[in-house]
Amino acid sequence: MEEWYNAIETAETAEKLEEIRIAVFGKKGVLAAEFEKMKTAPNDQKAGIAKELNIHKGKLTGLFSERKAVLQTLELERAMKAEAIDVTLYSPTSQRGALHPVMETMDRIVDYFAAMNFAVKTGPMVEDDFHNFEALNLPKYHPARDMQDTFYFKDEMLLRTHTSPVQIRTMMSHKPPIRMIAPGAVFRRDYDLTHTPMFHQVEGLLVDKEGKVSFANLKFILEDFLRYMFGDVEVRFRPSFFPFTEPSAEVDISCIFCGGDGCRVCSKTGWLEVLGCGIVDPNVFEAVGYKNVSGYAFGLGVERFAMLIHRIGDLRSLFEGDIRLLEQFK
Ligand code: 2U9
Repeated sequence: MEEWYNAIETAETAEKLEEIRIAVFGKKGVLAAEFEKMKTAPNDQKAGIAKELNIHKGKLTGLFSERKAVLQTLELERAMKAEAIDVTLYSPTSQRGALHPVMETMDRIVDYFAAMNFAVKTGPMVEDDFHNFEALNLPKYHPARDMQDTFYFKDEMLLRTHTSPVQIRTMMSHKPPIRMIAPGAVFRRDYDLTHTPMFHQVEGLLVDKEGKVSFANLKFILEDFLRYMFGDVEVRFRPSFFPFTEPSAEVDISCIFCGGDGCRVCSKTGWLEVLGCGIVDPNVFEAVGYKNVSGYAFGLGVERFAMLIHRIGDLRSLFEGDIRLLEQFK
């Protein structure tokens, strides 16, 4: 029996231990054989032999389950080591992504106006002449249509040149008051250092009862917005013209690069133009069937904001899809 004690304690593998189990505890194993022998022993010795055999059986069973547990633990440890995945290992396919700087800037702009209770609305990029031009006080053959070189399809359909048709659609399907922004891609036939044929705008529109909306309201929110975007800057409003607003203004901030002293970016003026805005022209309200209302509107180019915030010199680099540009914005 002693040899089996030793065999169990030194079994190296689960397979070896199983062989031993069969040899010891099996039907044709040593224990069975010993019990068999007992049957032919003299009657007065049977009880003694049985007791001794049962003691052996108990000890062997205990040793066996102990060894089995040890081998199982060893096997588990081996398997865990063999199958372990080092999640800290460098992998060229598992690099972190980044938001495109234009989208990051757009999100920041939208966050401001959403917090100010402006609804965020979207609409189709393929538009018709009415929603993109006519309703915005830009009748056919109006010279102001030349300002925005348009991509045309047949049947008077076109790629929207601004997100303003979203405001037109919203007013035509909702009663006043309106408090909304329209972020999205727009399209113009233009391509140089500061223009690409597709770019992004965020436009805003607020409409309430006649006499309730003033230029002062517009001035306040745009100043607050620009300081949220650019920090502690001066803001100035210059008279301008847009077909859809009257009066209209362009908005400048003091140059964020030279602090207003004059540099290359601001062409030595100390100012950067960032926004257009105005009081909604009554012709626009007439086109959508609104009566006895007043409103303000504004519009901005998201790429221009992104270029100023990130000091990007050439707008086209935002659209070349070069991963080296994006890697700088992680
Ligand atoms: C409605 C009525 C009025 C939107 C406005 C501007 C002034 C403006 C430019 C900024 C830079 C376009 O991307 S850009 O080139 N936009 O200056 N946009 S007021 O006025 C509206 C819009 C909708 C119904």
